[in-house]
Amino acid sequence: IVLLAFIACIVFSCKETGEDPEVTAKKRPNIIFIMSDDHASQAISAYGHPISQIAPTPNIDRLAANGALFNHNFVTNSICGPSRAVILTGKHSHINGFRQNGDHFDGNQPTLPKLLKKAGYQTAIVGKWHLHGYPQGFDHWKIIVDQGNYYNPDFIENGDTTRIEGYATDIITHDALDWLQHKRNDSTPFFLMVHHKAPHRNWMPALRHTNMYDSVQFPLPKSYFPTFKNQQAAQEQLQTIYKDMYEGHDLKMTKAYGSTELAHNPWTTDFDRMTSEQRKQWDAAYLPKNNAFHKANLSGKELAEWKGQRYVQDYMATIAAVDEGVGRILDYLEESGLDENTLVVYTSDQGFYLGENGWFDKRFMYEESFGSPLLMQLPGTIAPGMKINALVQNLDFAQTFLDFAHLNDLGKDMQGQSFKGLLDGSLDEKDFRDIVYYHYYDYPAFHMVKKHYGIRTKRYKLIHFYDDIDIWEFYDLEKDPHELHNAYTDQEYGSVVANMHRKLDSIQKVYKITEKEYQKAPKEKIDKAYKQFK
Ligand code: SGN
Ligand code: CA
Repeated sequence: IVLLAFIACIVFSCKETGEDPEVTAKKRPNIIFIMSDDHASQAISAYGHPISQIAPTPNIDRLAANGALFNHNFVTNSICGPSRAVILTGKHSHINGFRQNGDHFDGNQPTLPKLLKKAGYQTAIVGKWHLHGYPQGFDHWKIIVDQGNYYNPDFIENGDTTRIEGYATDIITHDALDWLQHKRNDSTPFFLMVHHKAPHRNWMPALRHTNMYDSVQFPLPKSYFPTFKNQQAAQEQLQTIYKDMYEGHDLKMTKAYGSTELAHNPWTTDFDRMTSEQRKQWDAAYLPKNNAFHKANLSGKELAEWKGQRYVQDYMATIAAVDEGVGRILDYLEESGLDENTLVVYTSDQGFYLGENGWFDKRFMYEESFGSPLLMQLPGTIAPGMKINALVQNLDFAQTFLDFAHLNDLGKDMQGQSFKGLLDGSLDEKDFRDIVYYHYYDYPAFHMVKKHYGIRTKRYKLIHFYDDIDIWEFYDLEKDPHELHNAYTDQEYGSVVANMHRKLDSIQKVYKITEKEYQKAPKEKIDKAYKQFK
């Protein structure tokens, strides 16, 4: 009997690990995946950027102290819905079918939560979804409607939509803790996705944070007033802080001295849905600073710089509640002892511009928005204070988590690569991949960033902007980390560029990119969009 049981074990369930399935199941870690929306690495103090040193994130930094910080984590497509679809499927946009915001996610395809659930995990998601349709593969889900609102947001749960009074970030943190403490059953491991709306546009801080950075001067990047030589796509975007932000809606500027009436505010709903008490406190917080602005009577460059300050002040103040929320979740894990067997992940759906090139928003394959923060802790497996420089992507998350759960076989048709080995010390960085691929499709659309694709190695980057332009860009990131000089035609890089082209061609074959991905938008549609979004 013992022999038969042993053989059965080998043949059926312990093929891969050779372990007793019950022991394996017990050792499977819980996974808490916290993802904010548009959170730049420049705004997390563990990453060391000067902005974040003025406005630190002490709780997110705890993950870096307890575990690993990734210096080179990239998305495959720097925009919300597509990034989420890649994380769920472990497949590039052209394979999972969600190329741009507004597409419909085919929820019937295999996804990470479905696979984990089938293998015995309890699965839950709270917060932003933004993939249209309802989540599948979750035992519990409660999502905000579309982009959601900062104040008194609408949530959908079991098909019913309810407006919940309060501040979005606090509500999402509360719901995550409520599920952890009261709703899940503690006999199986769990996978919880906590998806914040913050710090997405229009950067409305919690009432307790509205004056937090009023007296602080944030450093604006050297490229705040760019020249964009040989960078046509950068010239033609519509995401410049001092040209494209709405003065009322985005910058909370008012019409005149003494008035609380907002300047240009095309979508009134964000402010209209505040209760009168919330609005009263908000106006009291912003009135003195807006009055000071009117008094200063700024114009030109000074006005542009003032707008950059106001933007970063609100953006960082919005992050304060996210950081507090992370702190509350980490505190609970520590108090309950769950921390010992829980992989905690913090990331964003992409990076973001905090004034680099004069910009806000994302979309480009340049470092600030192509890169995304990534921090992870799991005591006993991930050594404290690790810094990882390998090129990892959101494409790898699903396979990495399956690997942590001893379920590698389930991710076989995915397109990423587990990087668990980098975290537990069993894999050397030099043995991990040396190229990452990117492809952005959302054009014509808000902010008018052209379609493009490209590759990045540790040192170089090659990008092709296409559709109504046909422009190649090449950067030597060692010499030009801010990507100010397009060196595509520089003679000294001739052979490097040729080599990058070969690598690009071959990786596109590996990922199964076909001609279909280069379809052009009709010219009238592009012209109309330029008028609409200007
Ligand atoms: C909204 C924003 C844009 C942003 C997109 C996509 N405008 O349209 O600035 O690029 O979302 O963001 S807003 O004033 O309506 O917020 S994403 O995170 O969903 O991809
Ligand atoms: Ca986003």
